[in-house]
Amino acid sequence: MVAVRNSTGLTDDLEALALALEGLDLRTAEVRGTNTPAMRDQLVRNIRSYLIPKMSDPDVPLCVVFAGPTGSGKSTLINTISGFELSETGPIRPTTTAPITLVAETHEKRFSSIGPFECETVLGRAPILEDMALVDTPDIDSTSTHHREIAETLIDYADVVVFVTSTLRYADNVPWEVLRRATSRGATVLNVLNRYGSKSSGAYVDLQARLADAGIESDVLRVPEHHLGPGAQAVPSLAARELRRRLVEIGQDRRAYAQEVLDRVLGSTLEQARSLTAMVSEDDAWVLARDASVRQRFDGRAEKLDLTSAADRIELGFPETGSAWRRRRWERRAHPTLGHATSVVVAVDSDLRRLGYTSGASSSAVRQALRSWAEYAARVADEAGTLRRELGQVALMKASLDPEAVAPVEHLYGDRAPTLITRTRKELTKRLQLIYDAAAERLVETQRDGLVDPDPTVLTERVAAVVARSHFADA
Ligand SMILES: Nc1nc2c(ncn2[C@@H]2O[C@H](COP(=O)(O)OP(=O)(O)OP(=O)(O)O)[C@@H](O)[C@H]2O)c(=O)[nH]1
Ligand SMILES: [Mg+2]
Repeated sequence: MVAVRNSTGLTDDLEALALALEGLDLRTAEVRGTNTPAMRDQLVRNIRSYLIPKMSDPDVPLCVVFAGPTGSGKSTLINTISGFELSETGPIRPTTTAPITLVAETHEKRFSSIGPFECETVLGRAPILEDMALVDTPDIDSTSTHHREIAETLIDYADVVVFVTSTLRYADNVPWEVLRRATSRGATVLNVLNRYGSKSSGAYVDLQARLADAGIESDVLRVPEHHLGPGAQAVPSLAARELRRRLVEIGQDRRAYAQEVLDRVLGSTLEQARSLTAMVSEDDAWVLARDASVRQRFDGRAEKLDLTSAADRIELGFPETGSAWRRRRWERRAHPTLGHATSVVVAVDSDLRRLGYTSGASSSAVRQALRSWAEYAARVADEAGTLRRELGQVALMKASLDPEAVAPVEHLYGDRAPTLITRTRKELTKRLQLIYDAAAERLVETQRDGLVDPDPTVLTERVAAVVARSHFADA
């Protein structure tokens, strides 16, 4: 655990970390369904709402937040502890709908709002209020999700969370989620099993076991059930004696205690920031791997294209059999025709569609590639030096498209035919592959849909700066 002392440098570094967190592009999380945005929001809240204000104002009283399921008796208990009728209690669920803070007059301004929420403040003069403000929250589990949001946000501001539950509600899911959030943040959590009666020992043992299983180190304070007359807003103060004693004890050493909680919250914030960094790195790797798999699918595809049907459209009129005389006559008189372009367009187009590129090949791009390839074949024919350049060019093109059509090239170039055909075919592959590559890039772009690499570098640097500074502050 890090140990923190008040330090302007540290609050600046924390502010920079919060900015880095806010600047993270986490849209990948939506695609992958990870919870990085929620983690980020909580981290920012811990930093902005808790760590920085606490470091900047070490005299602020402890913030004790009472949270728990609806009807568990939070308001009744807060009234009991304080001796005030702070908060209305009642049989209609939920009763408390907005945060209410009981605070000493001297500290009123500090608690008129907590985070984004305006608080109704009630001024009190009990000794306990010199050291702490008691905050009553709406429930965490009624039909109003807004209530849960308020309660969770207030928990993020708490130094102490008094988690009030009852023998009937202690095992519910939502309260456990909230409880985990409160403990993982580093605040002290006091668990209260309220309205404890003669038949409640099973629930008590079970709750303790569940807390141990969840790795939550916190004993359970039992507040016995009392008879309440009509309109009563509190149980007899004796009932909440143990809870009161704990709070007074915490309050007595307020500054040291506040420092301890601050250390824990900073430690857990840094730990969570590191987990978030790791998750962002995973997101980053995932995005890049997804891009790479598209590129891989398109890679080397042009080489595998079967273009024999395009070769059929090139008319050479080469005599399949016949005498040397017939062939020489062909060499002099043949008028080869090039009708292959459309077939190549169709072949590339349907192959691209097979690969998932739904807009297919652009005919003009394929035709342009074929024109430049034809020029290349003409240059090869020139270099090879036939009598009729056009005949050499077209024969090379046809043989490049169809490995069966090598005879005319062999007739024209003899032993050099295989090398010349390979060279020509390679040039066609190269040009068509460029069309595949461009399609792959467009598909990557569409798939990304504006998604950028979620780069964790800045976050890593900012976390390291806070770690370095907090160790420094400890020295
Ligand atoms: N008989 C009896 N009733 C109690 C006791 N504690 C609370 N109650 C009643 O239980 C009901 C709920 O108590 P509240 O204090 O309003 O509960 P809450 O947790 O604040 O509820 P929300 O504001 O809805 O979240 C009220 O009618 C209380 O009078 C107790 O020890 N004995
Ligand atoms: Mg209430």
